[in-house]
Amino acid sequence: MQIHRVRGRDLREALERARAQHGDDALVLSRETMADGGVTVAVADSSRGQNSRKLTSSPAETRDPGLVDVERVLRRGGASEGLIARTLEAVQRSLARGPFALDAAAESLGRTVAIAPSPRVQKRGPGVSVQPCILAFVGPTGVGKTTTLAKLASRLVRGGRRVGLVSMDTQRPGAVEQLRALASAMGASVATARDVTELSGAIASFGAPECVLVDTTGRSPRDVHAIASLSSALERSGATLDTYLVLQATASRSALEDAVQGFAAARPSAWVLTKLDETRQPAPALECASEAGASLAFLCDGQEISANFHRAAPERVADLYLRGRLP
Ligand SMILES: Nc1nc2c(ncn2[C@@H]2O[C@H](COP(=O)(O)OP(=O)(O)OP(=O)(O)O)[C@@H](O)[C@H]2O)c(=O)[nH]1
Ligand SMILES: [Mg+2]
Repeated sequence: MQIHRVRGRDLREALERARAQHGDDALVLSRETMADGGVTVAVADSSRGQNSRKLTSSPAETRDPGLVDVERVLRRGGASEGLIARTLEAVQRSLARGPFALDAAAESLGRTVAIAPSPRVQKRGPGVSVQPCILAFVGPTGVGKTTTLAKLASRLVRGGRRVGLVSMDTQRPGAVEQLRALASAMGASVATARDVTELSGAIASFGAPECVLVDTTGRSPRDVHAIASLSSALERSGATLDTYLVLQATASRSALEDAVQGFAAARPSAWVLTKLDETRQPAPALECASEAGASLAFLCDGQEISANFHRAAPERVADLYLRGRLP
């Protein structure tokens, strides 16, 4: 048996090249992810080994166990029939079989949702004057807007950024106090605002912040409109606004769709999914993001401010689909 190493930019390309160079009967023995992100597979061009699989299966063969596994874990995570079918097709097209099928599924699933860029926070230095970036958090009641804002603020503060927090949630008893308590733990200032005029004033009151995070009331259309008008006002001033739609992964599909519709006026630039620790079926929320053409910015899996907060990334999306949780 001769062993060949074949390299590709990803698993799919490596397998396609292996098949082109060594034929459909070549056996995949192992795969290795290289430092530059490329993948190298070791293939044998004859005599089947114990832990290897043929690159293609003949119609007479029973269903590949790798495909059975992929279907089982996707179903367990609450994936729709459509997504299961598309993923199985992608795995078959990749020619990955057996133990490699889950890797191929992960690659395909990781591409189903767009990933938002990092917040555009520019560092202010001596003689360097920059417009603050404004990050607003909107979404239904109780989904974790304030907690997520605090998690991001705490990261920015730890990274040495000058951060100001604004609460527009001036109606719910205790809402401003909640934000103040979270802010004092990280040494950030809090201002309040009831409308877009007060919001602009609150932002100015921080002096020269690099980033301002705006908390909103869960149910108020007034806040949604204030965020939308803030967006137009900021465009004129040169400051940037990113609005995050916060949704809880525990919500039903119809509740998620209602929220997406309800908050469309705020023109969210990206989504945050929270409470991923409270469900083993995160697939509906991920599929909802994918179907809405939304970009995912952050993933939250617990109440801890200094932890349970992650940048969205293709491999994390794949983990959620295939393992039901973040690693
Ligand atoms: N398990 C879990 N709980 C979370 C997560 N994020 C937030 N919470 C909890 O959810 C509850 C509501 O969080 P808030 O941040 O107050 O939610 P909100 O959207 O600001 O709520 P309103 O301002 O009332 O609309 C709190 O008990 C949080 O600790 C998460 O990722 N996982
Ligand atoms: Mg809140």
